[in-house]
Amino acid sequence: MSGETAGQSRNRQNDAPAGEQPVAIIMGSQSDWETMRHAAETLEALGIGHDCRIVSAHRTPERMFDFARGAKAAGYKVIIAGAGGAAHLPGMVASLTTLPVFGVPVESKAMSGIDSLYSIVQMPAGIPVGTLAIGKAGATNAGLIAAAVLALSDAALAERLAAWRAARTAAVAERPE
Ligand code: RP5
Repeated sequence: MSGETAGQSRNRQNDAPAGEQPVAIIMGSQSDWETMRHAAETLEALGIGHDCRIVSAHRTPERMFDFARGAKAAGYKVIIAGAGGAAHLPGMVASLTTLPVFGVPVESKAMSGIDSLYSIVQMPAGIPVGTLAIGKAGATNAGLIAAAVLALSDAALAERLAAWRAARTAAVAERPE
């Protein structure tokens, strides 16, 4: 799926019936997809429906307002938001919804993602964004933490998540080859 665009993933996911996409993955730019696809792939591996969208706090602010204000009514349960540089998207979306928002700092060219991290993590008290690591690890873990939230009320998913984790543990060799 690595060659796929955010739009292609979104359209494929939109084939799912309404209500079967509990996770929204949003990102500030098409250029974020190379990072954010790891969140999508993690959710896919766990059988969790998701919708991938490009929503920019700066370039498409009206789209961002419409998305965030309508997210709960649209049936989303968790939002994963990735952005880089002046990464205001996760915080702005969190200010517009009470759904849990997990922020992924995308690695920027100018500052290797430190700018993204700082602008996502340092939220004022009262408007939370659960901030993950910079880049691929953060995107992957955003998928996993979204899964953990959904698994609280989905026993079958909880089993799949436990199996996923067990398989990762089993894959760690005792010694390097
Ligand atoms: C941010 O600006 C995006 O989230 C992206 O990480 C960064 C650069 O965007 P492009 O110039 O590549 O579209 O809004």
